[in-house]
Amino acid sequence: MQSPLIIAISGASGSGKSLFTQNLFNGFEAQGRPVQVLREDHYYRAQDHLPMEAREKNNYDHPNAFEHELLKAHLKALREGQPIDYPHYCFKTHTRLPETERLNPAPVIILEGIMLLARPELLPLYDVKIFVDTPLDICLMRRMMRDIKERGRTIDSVAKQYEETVKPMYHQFIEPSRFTADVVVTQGGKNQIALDVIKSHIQQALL
Ligand code: UZR
Ligand code: MG
Repeated sequence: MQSPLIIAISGASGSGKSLFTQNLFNGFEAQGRPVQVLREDHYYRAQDHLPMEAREKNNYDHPNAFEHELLKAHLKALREGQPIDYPHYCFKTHTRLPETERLNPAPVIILEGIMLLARPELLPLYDVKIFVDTPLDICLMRRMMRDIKERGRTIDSVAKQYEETVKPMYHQFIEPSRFTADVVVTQGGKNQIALDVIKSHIQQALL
């Protein structure tokens, strides 16, 4: 098998990167093209050794919160056509579940996450680097709704996290990583022209 094309999609939490990823995935699926999605979120470090209180206080918006060494090893394996067993991270307990998930290699692999472009050593592993650039106030609103609905948080805890880590870490790590991207996408996950441009690039690259 030809080495897969790895597409990294990054941007702030709540920027629309998951939706952009989903829409890109749907576009490839519609063409019958084998494509897989892998999320950086699953590489948050295991924290079984810490009490819940300490887990809640951890800074999840710092690159060191992720086990990027493992992600790097997995990307190399996928490039060589091998399947990977990635960790299954739980946002409610802030640690990994015991069972892993299998991901088989495919010609197109879409990788999605907040710190993907903030680690210089990961950059050579990507074929296409995309940054979804959305104003932070819009990210915050979306994130507030999602974290309450899906991640079991309260308004107060989301606001506190935003002020203490999400916002400062965005400016320190995520915003500067935008300049490493090949394509910067404005207007979020439904930007159809950006989706079409990226899809046609990938089609060309796979010929
Ligand atoms: P996305 N996060 C948690 O809140 N708890 C965890 O155990 C792990 C991560 C949050 C993290 C980050 N931050 O902003 C967000 N905080 O998940 C990234 N605070 O996830 O890209 O899906 O928004
Ligand atoms: Mg997301």
